[in-house]
Amino acid sequence: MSLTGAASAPGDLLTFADDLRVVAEDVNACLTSLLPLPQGPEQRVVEAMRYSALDGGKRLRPFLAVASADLFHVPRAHSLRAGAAVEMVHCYSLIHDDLPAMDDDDLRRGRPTCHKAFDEATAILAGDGLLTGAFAVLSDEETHPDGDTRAKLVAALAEAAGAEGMVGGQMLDLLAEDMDMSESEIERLQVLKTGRLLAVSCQVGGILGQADTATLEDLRTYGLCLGAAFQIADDLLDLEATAGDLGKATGKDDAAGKATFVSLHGPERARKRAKTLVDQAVAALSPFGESAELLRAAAAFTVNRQS
Ligand code: GRG
Repeated sequence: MSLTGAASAPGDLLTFADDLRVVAEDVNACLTSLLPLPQGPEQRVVEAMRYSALDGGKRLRPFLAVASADLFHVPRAHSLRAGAAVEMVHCYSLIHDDLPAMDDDDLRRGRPTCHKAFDEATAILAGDGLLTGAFAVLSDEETHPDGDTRAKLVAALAEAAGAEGMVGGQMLDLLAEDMDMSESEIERLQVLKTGRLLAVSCQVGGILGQADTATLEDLRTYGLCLGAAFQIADDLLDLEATAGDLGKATGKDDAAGKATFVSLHGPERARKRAKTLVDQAVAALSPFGESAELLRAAAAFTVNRQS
């Protein structure tokens, strides 16, 4: 059964789009209430945080958190908060990635990037505010009544987002413009930059549900395979879609001479690899049986999405 109540076959993309929209609306409401209100002379930074976090985006990471938590019948109020925290980290990473010192982009989610709408210093601070705010959300007892569980949530997100995760991946990504990378080096970069945050989105659902170690590992494997497929799809979209479709600049990897699975092996082999990764993601869900239908649909969506 889908979130919207309609019976759905695994991989039914139209139904999945509805499910994604339902969670996106709920997470938008949650983020709206979690983010501070602009007030006082410092309000500019809060306006920039709200500008970048409240409008647009597929909200895939919160969806994964909610769908994973649903496997353990976690109250939606808890899983939405955990999903919103991961989305705050994602939004911070997009703001900083768009800065002139990094990818130097003018367009994000169909609108001017944060530093274009505000200014560079404010954009840096807005990212910092979202990153630190995410941990405040996870450590609040409204996210989970048990302190050990909250500590596990904080540790998992910190590990995925930090120097051994997304930040390390971004460092490699910056270096990749000036060096040749082997296929395994590219894969590692992409696991760190993209895969770890998607994987932890699934893990937080399991942590909220106090899942055992083996079950958390299954969710992590699912998330990492989905993340690798997601990244290949992202590279294919960068090559084949328009800025109008994506709401951000395209052709950037090619222009920067950045090696990706697509540039190494071409679109056809990349598509096959993404399909294999989706199959691996789905295989990791077998212990959950039919209850993981939403996560199976999310894996299919990852490679069939148009934005
Ligand atoms: C600045 C520490 C730091 C990290 C930046 C997010 C990121 C790491 C780089 C963005 C560049 C990029 C294209 C990454 C590949 C995958 C990715 C994160 C795409 C954007 O995620 P979506 O498609 O975006 O889920 P929406 O807007 O739908 O949330």
